[in-house]
Amino acid sequence: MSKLVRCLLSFVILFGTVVFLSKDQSFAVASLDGGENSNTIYFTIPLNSFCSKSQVMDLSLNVTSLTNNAELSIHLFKKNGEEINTQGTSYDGIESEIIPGAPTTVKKDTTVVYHLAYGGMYENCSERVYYGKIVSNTTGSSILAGGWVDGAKGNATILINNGEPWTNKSCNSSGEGNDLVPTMTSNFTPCGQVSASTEFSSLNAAWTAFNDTIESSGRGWHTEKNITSGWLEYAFHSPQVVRAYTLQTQNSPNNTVSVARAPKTWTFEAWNGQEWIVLDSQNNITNWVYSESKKFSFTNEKAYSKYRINITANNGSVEHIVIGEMQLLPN
Ligand SMILES: [Ca+2]
Repeated sequence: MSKLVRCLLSFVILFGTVVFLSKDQSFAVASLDGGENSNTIYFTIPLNSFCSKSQVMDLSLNVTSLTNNAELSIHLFKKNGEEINTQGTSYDGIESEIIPGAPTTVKKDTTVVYHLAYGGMYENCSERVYYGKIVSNTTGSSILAGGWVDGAKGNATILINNGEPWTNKSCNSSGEGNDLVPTMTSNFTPCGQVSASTEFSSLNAAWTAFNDTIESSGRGWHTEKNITSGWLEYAFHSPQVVRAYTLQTQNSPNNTVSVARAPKTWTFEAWNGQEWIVLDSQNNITNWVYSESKKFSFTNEKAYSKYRINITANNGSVEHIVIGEMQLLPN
């Protein structure tokens, strides 16, 4: 290859990459700005401006779920917005599992693939894939997606959310009564995120304090064994004004154990983006009764996205702190 040809080729590839990467980025960012809580993310397909009718293109998309099993669908569109439902093609042992427009389950820490060849002598440029969107139906799912196109004129990256994981933060679920926390079924589902300083076992995960269920003995959030201080936190999908919270002990037939493991001294705090702000302090709360819900109210007019109870002492157990149920309330 002559120096001149190499130089020209480099210019074409560089020019194409710069133009289309920036176009992809602006498109992805615009869709996020359009709604932080959206369950949809858009992407464009690069290189189509160089379409010649004889040119065959390969398109490949990878979608990985990072946090949990994600129910999602991928939609592909022509330049005029018409949806493309062409089933993908498998090759070299890589299966094309995704059917455009149809629901797909992406299991935690796995990847699904879509691969399609299009264009060529019998297909006009207007029939090609110009843009797409991924619609996630699982709130809290964190999805990492990307891809590439490859053809006679070169290849280019399909950039989705700037190559960063994208989390579906939409939330249509609610908790019991006026509880601002939905009925949780894991630390991430259906909305927001529960976390704790320590967890004793999977049966005692942090979310079991937000599942609207007083479970049998030994369930509910437990700190790690022989840890008798710690915090339990809920991060909302969007900021909320909390002015009260309730706490319940675990459901133990042995009330003495339930009371001993219940919190005695704590602060209830909100995260302002830089530090934890104390909204309420309680000292020496010893009068716990099995299955009773205690309510604590305070003054607050600010919407915060994260709240936690930060416990420094329980009622005498050397084993755990336990909270069977916790609610965050608007009043
Ligand atoms: Ca519970």
